[in-house]
Amino acid sequence: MTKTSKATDHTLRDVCEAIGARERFVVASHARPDGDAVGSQMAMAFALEALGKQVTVVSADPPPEACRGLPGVGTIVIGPTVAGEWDAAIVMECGELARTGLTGLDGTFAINIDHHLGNTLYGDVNYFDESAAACGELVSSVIGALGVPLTAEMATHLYVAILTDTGSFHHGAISARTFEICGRLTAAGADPPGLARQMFDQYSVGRLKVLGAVLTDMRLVGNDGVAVLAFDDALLTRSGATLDDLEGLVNLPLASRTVQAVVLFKTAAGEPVRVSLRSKGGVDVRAVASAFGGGGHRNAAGCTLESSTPDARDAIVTRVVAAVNEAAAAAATAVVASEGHGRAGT
Ligand SMILES: [Mn+2]
Repeated sequence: MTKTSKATDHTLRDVCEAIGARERFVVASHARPDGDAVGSQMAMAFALEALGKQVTVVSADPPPEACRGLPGVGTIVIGPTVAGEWDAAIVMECGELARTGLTGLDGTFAINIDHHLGNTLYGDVNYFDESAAACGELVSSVIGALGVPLTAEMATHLYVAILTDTGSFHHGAISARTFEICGRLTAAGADPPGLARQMFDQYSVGRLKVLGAVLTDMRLVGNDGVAVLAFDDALLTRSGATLDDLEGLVNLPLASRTVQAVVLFKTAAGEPVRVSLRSKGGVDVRAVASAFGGGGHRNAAGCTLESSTPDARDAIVTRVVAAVNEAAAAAATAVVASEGHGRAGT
């Protein structure tokens, strides 16, 4: 049985009927695709081909590097405009059609398959379920309902979709259903250790070196609760790294038990200092960024410093330490309040 949310507009049966009644499909997902986008598209494409349908997979941007060796990915048509005659567009992972970054899909019969909160249900058929950990979970249900046997290619793509969207089963709406699906995918030929290596162990040597250098120079303040990182052009050059190699760097100190927030200063010649902020749980770094003219989310925010003096940098670090202390105080108050209500359920 497939779990569906209240927001689901149509059922799996509607999706299957819409697919069964049509022959020529264009399969799309969001611009700057991730593993869930590519995996959902390719698994759907293989299933449609198994049904004898005509399929074109399109994307505004190239697939992520790690996905390029996966089956069929080389056939994706990349570009901002799609041309052709279709009976239906299957659009996955997109809260609204504009997220595809594609022109040429307007007016095409649209089957919308997605798990992002806030989906506008723009499709002629909408299969939406925010309780899915990945769009790949929904595609797996569609393929099952279509009666198409899972091949190793489909299983590989669906496993990659779930593996990447959950950050290797670290976050997201992971449920018993997620593991039931992954069990079936593994039985059908997905290779969990091989795919984990292929998706996540993709560092260049330059990336290893620059991460090592930045972490070696990490400064810890506020009783080791706040990590302060910095890099500049010279460090990148010395490490043989590119800006892309610094992706995710700001999150690394959060893997430590004590660190509750991270401040990263990026300096490039002739540009203002950019500041990235990250935090855990109730530590609100958005409020800090806002105080310096920036913005973001509670746990991920950023701003720009007009002045690169040590004082200007210290002002931000001081605010972040205060945010960590405020969150700790709020958590302590909450514990005291709950203890005041008796000791039930400890
Ligand atoms: Mn997704």
